[in-house]
Amino acid sequence: VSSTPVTLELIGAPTDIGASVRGAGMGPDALRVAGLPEALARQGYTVIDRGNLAGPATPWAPPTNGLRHLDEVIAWNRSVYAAVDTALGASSVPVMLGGDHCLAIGSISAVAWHARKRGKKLRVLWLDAHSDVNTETTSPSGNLHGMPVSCLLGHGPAVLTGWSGERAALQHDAIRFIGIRSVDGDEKEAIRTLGLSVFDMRHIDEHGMRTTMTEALQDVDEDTHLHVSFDLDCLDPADAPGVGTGVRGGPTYREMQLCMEMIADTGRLGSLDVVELNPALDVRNQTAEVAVELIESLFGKSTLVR
Ligand code: Z70
Ligand code: MN
Ligand code: MN
Ligand code: MN
Repeated sequence: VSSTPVTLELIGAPTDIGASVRGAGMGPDALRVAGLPEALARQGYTVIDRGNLAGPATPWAPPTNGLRHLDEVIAWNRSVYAAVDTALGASSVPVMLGGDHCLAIGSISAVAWHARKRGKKLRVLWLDAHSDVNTETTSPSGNLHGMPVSCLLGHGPAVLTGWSGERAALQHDAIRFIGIRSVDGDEKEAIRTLGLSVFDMRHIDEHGMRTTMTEALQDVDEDTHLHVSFDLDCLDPADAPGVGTGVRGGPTYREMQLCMEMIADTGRLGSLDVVELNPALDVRNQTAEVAVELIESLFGKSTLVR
């Protein structure tokens, strides 16, 4: 066990390539304006801000064969994969700042490759209002930010699967969904047939966030690499209006704080995506500020000395 301080690498991916609402490309800089690098540095981490990746502009073209902007989505995800791979190769904790949620394909594929190489079990927590498990045949929109889970499970378009070195970056039992409340008809079918573990809003309402997170974190141990994929539309839009597709009835600020604190308590967080922040729809950058506060908790900020 090394006592070297943990290094966090912030990787900006300023694009809305997988979405249908413009503005998520401004997410990385809004998080910087809200003070993310300084907040993490104050907690004692070494923070390296790698700046923003470059990639193709969003053409705003209609879908072809059920997929919108496929070539550009591939290009952005290649860049994200490379940056996350480099960070993990340097034993840093990559923090990918989106950008829309399609970028989790590149991010989590790199994480899966490294987890396997290190002999770690991978556990992904998917914090989202949506289940993002559409494919090109089921998607109502053709937007790839509604399909990253399928790609990671090996069921998406072939050009977006297999990046981790195995057909599926994730096995169906490696992922837990938290806060889900918007699931398309065919996604419900996929959740059932794939056997995915979904803690939807009804579950959180009935059992509370504490029990929910205890369940979602079950079997996370010293051999686990924990990845959090945090879609900011998971939060209730009352607390986080700056997202492209807000859905009423999400976890409150306080519930999300507990969620983050319980993840922090495992001590196993190895990588993070922060996606779908849309500053064009935000109110005085409040969603970015809320995100920074939640990310501070995720990295161990507590009101008490422990
Ligand atoms: C819908 C689709 C989605 C985020 C919207 C919406 C997906 N299920 N994801 N906003 N973050 O088009 O596939
Ligand atoms: Mn999402
Ligand atoms: Mn979402
Ligand atoms: Mn099973």
